[in-house]
Amino acid sequence: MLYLVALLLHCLPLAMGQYDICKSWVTTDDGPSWEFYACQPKAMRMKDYVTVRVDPAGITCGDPPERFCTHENPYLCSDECDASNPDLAHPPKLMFDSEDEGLATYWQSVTWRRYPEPLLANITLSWNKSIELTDDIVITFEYGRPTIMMLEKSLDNGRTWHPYQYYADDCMEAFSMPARRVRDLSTTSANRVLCTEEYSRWAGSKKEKTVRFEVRDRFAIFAGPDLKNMDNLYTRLESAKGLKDFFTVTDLRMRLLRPALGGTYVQRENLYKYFYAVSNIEVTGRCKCNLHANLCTFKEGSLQCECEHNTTGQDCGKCKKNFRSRSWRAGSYLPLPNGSPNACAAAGSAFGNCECYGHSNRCSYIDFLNVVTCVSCKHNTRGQHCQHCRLGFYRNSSAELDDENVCIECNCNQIGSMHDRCNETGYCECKEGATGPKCDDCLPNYYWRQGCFPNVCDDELLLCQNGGTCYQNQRCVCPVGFKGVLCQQSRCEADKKDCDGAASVHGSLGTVLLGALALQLRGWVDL
Ligand SMILES: *[C@@H]1O[C@H](CO)[C@@H](O)[C@H](O)[C@H]1NC(C)=O
Ligand SMILES: *[C@@H]1O[C@H](CO)[C@@H](O)[C@H](O)[C@H]1NC(C)=O
Ligand SMILES: *[C@@H]1O[C@H](CO)[C@@H](O)[C@H](O)[C@H]1NC(C)=O
Ligand SMILES: *[C@@H]1O[C@H](CO)[C@@H](O)[C@H](O)[C@H]1NC(C)=O
Ligand SMILES: *[C@@H]1O[C@H](CO)[C@@H](O)[C@H](O)[C@H]1NC(C)=O
Ligand SMILES: [Ca+2]
Repeated sequence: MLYLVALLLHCLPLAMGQYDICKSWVTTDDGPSWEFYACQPKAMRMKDYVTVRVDPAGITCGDPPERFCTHENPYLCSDECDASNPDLAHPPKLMFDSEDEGLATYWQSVTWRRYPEPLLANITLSWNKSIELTDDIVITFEYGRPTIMMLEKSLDNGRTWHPYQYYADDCMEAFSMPARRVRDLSTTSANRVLCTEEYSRWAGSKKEKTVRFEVRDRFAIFAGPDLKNMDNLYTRLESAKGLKDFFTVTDLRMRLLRPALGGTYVQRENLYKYFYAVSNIEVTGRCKCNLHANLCTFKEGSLQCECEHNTTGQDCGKCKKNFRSRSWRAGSYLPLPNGSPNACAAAGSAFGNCECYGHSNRCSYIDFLNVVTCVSCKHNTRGQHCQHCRLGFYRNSSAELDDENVCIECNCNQIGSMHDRCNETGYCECKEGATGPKCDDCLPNYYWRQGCFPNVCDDELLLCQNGGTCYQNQRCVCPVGFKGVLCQQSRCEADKKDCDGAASVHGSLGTVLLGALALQLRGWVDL
């Protein structure tokens, strides 16, 4: 009986579709045990979990209330938008509600009354979670699709943005790009960002309402029409660099750049028929869990993977505490059909007792010492268990031993320090006169010039004499008639000619410049 259940469970992955379960209880010759597989959550309607932002402020219609017309009936402007009246308001949330039969609810912008100034609007969708798209993004426009728009995406919660697709009725004119179709892309260009004219031409506002980002057509390049050969797609996602990331987003942004015109030019006398109205944005995808979870739940306002394989984090992007004997790895779709779980392993489970704190994937047995030791410690660590920092690095006191940031570079000043090693708190060993944690400063009474040197002069004890001035603690600039390190020696003693009548001038003016001037003056007087 137990065996039957186990057999049934074992067959589940095939019965349920690919990568749906993370583990099953199987019976082998050695008795029953868990078997682990790569797994991913089901695709969901992502609009149910999104936060939306519409820019700029004041772009939503109805405040103050205004009339608008439609392209079908441009002179019958009976429609009204009024933000204070729930029946006539068109707030952003109406892009994400579920539509009742026949009656579309939609967000609407102000009209283009400021023409020829462009009518620009950004609609930004944020999930605070990485999402893998599994189907087309479909944006539905009531009253006509924009003649120019752009889709952008972010992979880092909105810190950086990248173009995803350009849309225009004339790609060359709007973006200086040739028009292309996703259907014409090949296996080597499946992740190309292109400009399409398919969704921007006027076809009557009621006929063609949708603008798509074609995920299925791109998948079909590998999986064939109807996506029958998903194995081939999964193999490609695993092996083609950047392909998986292409379909991954944390945020999307629609930049609406020019509304539907309903003809070839803008009619200045009736600007009330130009505006944007979006009734629905459909985004289908699954939580990115790095193939370590088959469930994704909405908790405290954010999506969160229910991590298996002893991983943790919002995307199962790291190993659980005490399961860090190897570095974390994402699960893999390969080998088909169940993939590799690449699970995190408990400390002490690999090679008897060799813990490497996640800095190495390999251990090796050293015969003559009879010890097992970690090989090729990463993250600037070293030692049998990768438990020390390499020379020139010191221990980050706020990081655990299994943290990637555990070792910090000493960064000793090359000139000021004896060598490039430092003590446990990051202090370098300084040469004479140098100071500071990195030895890039000088002690008092020293000056920096390719290293620290004792002051020649200063304002306290080593004063320049006879009106000399101290130049950057390095030397005294002496008035004419004096010399010596501190200008303490009169030139008269050495050269009698310099003395006559000069001493009084030098004494009172005292700078080199004036001294030189005085010399010239004296020559003139002598004549
Ligand atoms: C829309 O977003 C882009 C950046 O993606 C920004 O440069 C632009 O100013 C925004 N436009 C509006 C109207 O907020
Ligand atoms: C985003 O998700 C993280 C992790 O679940 C959470 O800690 C954070 O508060 C969320 N941020 C926002 C703005 O919701
Ligand atoms: C994760 O840890 C638990 C508890 O130690 C263990 O029973 C389980 O087999 C581990 N799972 C994997 C995939 O290694
Ligand atoms: C020390 O480790 C913490 C925790 O990982 C990290 O946030 C911090 O950046 C590290 N400090 C340095 C200087 O690398
Ligand atoms: C490292 O050196 C600095 C400066 O000499 C000293 O203050 C500090 O106590 C030293 N830290 C350790 C752990 O020895
Ligand atoms: Ca709606």
